[in-house]
Amino acid sequence: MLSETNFIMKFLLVSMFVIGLSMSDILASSKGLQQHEVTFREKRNTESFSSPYYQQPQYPRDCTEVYNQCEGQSIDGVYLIKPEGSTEPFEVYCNNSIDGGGWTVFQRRIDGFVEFNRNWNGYKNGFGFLRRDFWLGNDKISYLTNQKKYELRIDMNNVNGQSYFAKYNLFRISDEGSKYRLVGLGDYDSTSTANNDAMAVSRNLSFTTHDRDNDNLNSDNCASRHLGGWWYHHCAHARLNSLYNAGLTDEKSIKWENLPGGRFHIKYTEMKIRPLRNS
Ligand SMILES: *[C@@H]1O[C@H](CO)[C@@H](O)[C@H](O)[C@H]1NC(C)=O
Ligand SMILES: *[C@@H]1O[C@H](CO)[C@@H](O)[C@H](O)[C@H]1NC(C)=O
Ligand SMILES: [Ca+2]
Repeated sequence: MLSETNFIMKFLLVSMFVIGLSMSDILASSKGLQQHEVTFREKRNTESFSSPYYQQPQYPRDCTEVYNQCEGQSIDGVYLIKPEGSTEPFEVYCNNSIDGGGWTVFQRRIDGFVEFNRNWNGYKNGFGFLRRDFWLGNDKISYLTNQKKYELRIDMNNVNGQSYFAKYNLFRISDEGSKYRLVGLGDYDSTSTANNDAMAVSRNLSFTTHDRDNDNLNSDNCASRHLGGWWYHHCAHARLNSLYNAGLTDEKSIKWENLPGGRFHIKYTEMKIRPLRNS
């Protein structure tokens, strides 16, 4: 009994030593990373004469800054960023494999695994999985889109494997106090293949969820009717947070009005932003 205890004690001590070693490795490498980030921010902010050694660790503010830090090594995936105004850094998915890269993804529908009919707080804080179906969260989207001028890119695939995209030269939502209003939705880019500016009716509208009716439909709540939060008028020609129902024609389904190949036949969506080149 005693020798067994002895053995366990020894085992614990050795494990703690090993863990200690790897912890110091982790600390050392994260220090190296911070050093790199500081150097980058110094490069960007040439007017600052403050010594880098007394600065707080600086996070990239969006996926374009991540991309630039990686010096063109375009690896898609999850990164930690901290936009201006956000008190904490958080994870985002960066898509670098389309249209020049540097895109910060804030919405994705792949397979309907995640429920999108969430309440106000659900949309405020975000939900789902960054590598699968998710909504990043209205607070985070608001911080992101208010620090620079962002363009919006929406990709959609339908059940027959055809892909379409829509691009807007501005995307910005306000904060919670003003109901995450879509204060900036720029022009529909003429190179887009989604046929028409289906988001047009959402311009300058507040966000609605099944428990916060800010839409323009007096008789009903559009989020309850279409099973997902959105910037609803009465209700919307494009609504990408609705029921995941690929291929079925159902008024509740994800929709893009007049999408070639069918407005309800959407089985994949991705919404993402990137700073405009001259912002
Ligand atoms: C990037 O976006 C495009 C269009 O939405 C998509 O086809 C591609 O799979 C994405 N890449 C990654 C790695 O997520
Ligand atoms: C947007 O909506 C707000 C609040 O309803 C209103 O005060 C403002 O004038 C609108 N802006 C535009 C450009 O329509
Ligand atoms: Ca209503």
